[in-house]
Amino acid sequence: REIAPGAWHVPDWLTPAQQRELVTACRAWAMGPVPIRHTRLPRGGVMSVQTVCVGWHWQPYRYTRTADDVNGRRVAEFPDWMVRLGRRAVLAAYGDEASAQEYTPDTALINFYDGRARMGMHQDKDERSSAPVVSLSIGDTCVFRVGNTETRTRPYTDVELSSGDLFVLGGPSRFAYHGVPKVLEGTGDPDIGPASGRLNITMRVTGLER
Ligand code: MD3
Ligand code: FE
Repeated sequence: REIAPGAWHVPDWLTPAQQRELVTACRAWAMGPVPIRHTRLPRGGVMSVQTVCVGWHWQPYRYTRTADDVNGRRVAEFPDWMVRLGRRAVLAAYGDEASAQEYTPDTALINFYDGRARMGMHQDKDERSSAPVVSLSIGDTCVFRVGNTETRTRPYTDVELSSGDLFVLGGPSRFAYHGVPKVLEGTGDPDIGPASGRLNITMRVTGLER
């Protein structure tokens, strides 16, 4: 379903087996080389979401190779299997083989939400590329809010993202404000996703030199 121009929601895209494999990969990345952490913001706040990065390290508001705001280490390599997963995701959303094959994500941000975590309305504009962002949700359902490119307020559309759902943000929606106002605690299946909470994986093209 197209939620906004270029913003496609594909419910139940990942199989339970794929979700379990992704949880396993994310658990390993969460332990290092750069452990998962609540990102510190330049004005002194900390994000309620915990994040670990692959390929490039995101810190507000730039990408670096080494995590100089955590332990100075280089983040894990972006795996080839994730490039292929990203291409299949773009194909599933847009149905266009050519744009899917061109899509080469080089970073993933893995966000973990406990029941109280939220993400305020923001734009993702630290990438020097307007290639789509691929989002995969695992675990508890959340309310995801997609707004407009002008303001962090209305008009916006709220969508529930559940375990296994794919969301692809491209075209005019790539630079739209968006956020996660709520996580619906206890809605996930502990046999598939994390024991509790919500995992979100976003793949991106940084547009930076390797
Ligand atoms: C809409 N993550 O990591 S993913 C983020 O569920 C982020 O953790 C949310 O926003 C989460 O920056 C939402 C879906 C998403 C990702 C990028 C977007 C939606 C987007 C870029 C533009 C518009
Ligand atoms: Fe975002």
